[in-house]
Amino acid sequence: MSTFAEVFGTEPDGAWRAPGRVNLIGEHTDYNDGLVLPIALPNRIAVSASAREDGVVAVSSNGQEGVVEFTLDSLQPGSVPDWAAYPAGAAWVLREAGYGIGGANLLFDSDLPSGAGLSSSAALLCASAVALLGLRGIEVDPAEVARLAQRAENQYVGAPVGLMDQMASMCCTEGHALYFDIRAMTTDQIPFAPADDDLTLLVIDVKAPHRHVDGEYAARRRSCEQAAAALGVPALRSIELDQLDDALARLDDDVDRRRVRHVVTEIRRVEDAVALMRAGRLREVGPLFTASHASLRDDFEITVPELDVAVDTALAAGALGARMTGGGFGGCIIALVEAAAAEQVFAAIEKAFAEHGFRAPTSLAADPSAGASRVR
Ligand code: GAF
Repeated sequence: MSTFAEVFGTEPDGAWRAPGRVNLIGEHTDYNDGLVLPIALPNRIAVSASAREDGVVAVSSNGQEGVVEFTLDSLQPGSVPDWAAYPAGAAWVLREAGYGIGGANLLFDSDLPSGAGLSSSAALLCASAVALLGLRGIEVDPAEVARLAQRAENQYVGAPVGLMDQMASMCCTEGHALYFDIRAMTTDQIPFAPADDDLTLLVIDVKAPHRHVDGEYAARRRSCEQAAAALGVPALRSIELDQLDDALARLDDDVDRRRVRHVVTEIRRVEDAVALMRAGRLREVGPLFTASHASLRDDFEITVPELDVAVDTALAAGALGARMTGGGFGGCIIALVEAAAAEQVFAAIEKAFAEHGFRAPTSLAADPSAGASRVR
């Protein structure tokens, strides 16, 4: 691991961090103006940074070879490829928004597995943005930084993602899940401390290779937007659960019908989960996780065998509920389990994976952590 001084020949002016997330419930609802409930992870992308005055941004990462340099003035969507597209996208969006960020040297370090559906892309964008702003002492509301990071991912990187991951990375607080209403743009911090109820939230990376993720994500989003247009509503959030049957009857396409059913029922599951958590009835959230998984598997069709086997095995081994989390097609599952049963549930999944010839799964600590901040 190289030090900042070794890479850039100067000491950093400061250091910042932005975490990854797991979403408790509310999957593929964000771009439908819906509700989500993520927690930030202790795992984060850290960045040390120094200001420079020549309009050049130089980025390096402890996981990657060399230094990538670009001038702020020359940035255009897509102009910087690979991992450096994310810090470049952050610099581009801040320039477009009129912030005087000058130039910078940025050295990244991550303990957030990439490709595990834990939103390392959003964390990289948010870490870049808070460092570039922080170096100049520019204060921007965290939710606005999240919106800018989403715009960078949509327009600079070209991924049509919603706003959940960036909001989680910017606005989560320790010990809480972030209840985020995308239509209203309001947030509420919901206390989330499974250990107080003798429970554990297992987060298990199923190590499935991602397959056609980008195209599939865009296709799901298109289906939802098409269906909303056909139903004459601005977004699927406008369809209440008691209007679902009527809405489904008005759609011709069977695939679109199933996508709509997932989104509308999932939004209700988020409301139900939050009501139970507020009432101190966390155990009862388990079945909502399981129903969410079934909906993502059968109606939204974004699970893969590794995710389904992990969920089924967790449930058979006594989990109160389990579901895939994140964009799908790989990534992680979460399982709500009695603390005393956590080891046995994970061991059962390891065994089932070995029997299926899948790669060995790994588990992560799921302590609800704070959003992005300056650390030095
Ligand atoms: C990915 C996207 F980036 C989020 O915006 C969200 O849509 C999620 O998939 C699914 O809930 O993480």
